[in-house]
Amino acid sequence: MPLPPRPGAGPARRFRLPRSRALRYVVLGSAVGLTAAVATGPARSVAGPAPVNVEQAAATQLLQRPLGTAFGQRSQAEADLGDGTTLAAWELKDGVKEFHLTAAPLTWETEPGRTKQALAFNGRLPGPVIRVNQGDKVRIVVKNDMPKPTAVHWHGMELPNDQDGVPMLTQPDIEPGQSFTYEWTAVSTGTHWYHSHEDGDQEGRGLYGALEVVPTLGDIPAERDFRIMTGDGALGFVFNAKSYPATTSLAAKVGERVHIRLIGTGPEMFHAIHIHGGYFTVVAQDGRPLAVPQQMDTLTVGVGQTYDLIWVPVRPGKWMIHCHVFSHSEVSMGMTGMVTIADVHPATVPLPGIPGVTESQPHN
Ligand SMILES: [Cu+2]
Repeated sequence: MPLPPRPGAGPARRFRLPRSRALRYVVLGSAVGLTAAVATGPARSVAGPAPVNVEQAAATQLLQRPLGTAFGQRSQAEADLGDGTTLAAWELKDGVKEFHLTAAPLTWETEPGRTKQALAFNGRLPGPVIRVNQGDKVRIVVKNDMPKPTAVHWHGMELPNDQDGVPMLTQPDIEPGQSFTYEWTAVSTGTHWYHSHEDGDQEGRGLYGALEVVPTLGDIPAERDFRIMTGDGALGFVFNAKSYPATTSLAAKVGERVHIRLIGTGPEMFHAIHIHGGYFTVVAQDGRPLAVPQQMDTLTVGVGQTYDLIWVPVRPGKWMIHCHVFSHSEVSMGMTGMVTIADVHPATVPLPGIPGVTESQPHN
């Protein structure tokens, strides 16, 4: 005899995948597909940055759609990714996705009232997120509008030696006022990054950005797609080149799969990144999927490393994400530096309860 439907039971997931992608992520899904539990009380009011618009999921929708010539796309405009970073613009030329990066000095406010002499690609810190599909031919024209020479390394890419971006080894310096054109095919999939390889100071002042290669079978499925790039150079202790409270809060809802791309840009230190409110699952390191995803609550990211985390928040509220080395995230006055907030709102749809854990199922 069939069981009657449970009151309040409804679809916990709106996300649908083609069968092939769904099969590919069975292991991943079982590792992180937690049944959501929810809090019964209102979120505690705490001081912090301005609230973000949780409905603003357009950035992730943009990233979850195919970005490629096979789908007729000829260009990409810059877009806000909702985490303090910007998707890079590109234009298709002769079958190659062409990007432009101009490096120049910039006075940058890391937090209200504190400015630093930064270096920026296209007037942004971090540099724009270069995101392409596996197999894409990529061209990046780098112009140096700084008073010192530079070169850009494509960290994690498998590419021809003369495109590797190491000055005085694989190419001459890009002198002030000059340009250099890099060209390679996107082979290495996953989360990577690019950065000045001239010296650690250029990188520490902001000359870096995320470099994401979407696998042919699709990206790690998630309702939210965020980046946290740690920095500890001339800008101080920063997430995405900002110190708390100027860091961008990450908006999500209970039960959503929140993908966080953690990138250690250094240039000097390791950071123990901790998310309050529950475990996350590490699904990839340096762009390579882990054979066995691993649950953690604190992950140490070294200089140059990348990790892909999936976190499913189970209770609404303002959840702290920070470096657990307290001199990087706290002063006597309170939180500073490497801190951001996961601003988690109630679920959109009713979610099944967990016996002994939750009874009510708030949603909006
Ligand atoms: Cu730290």
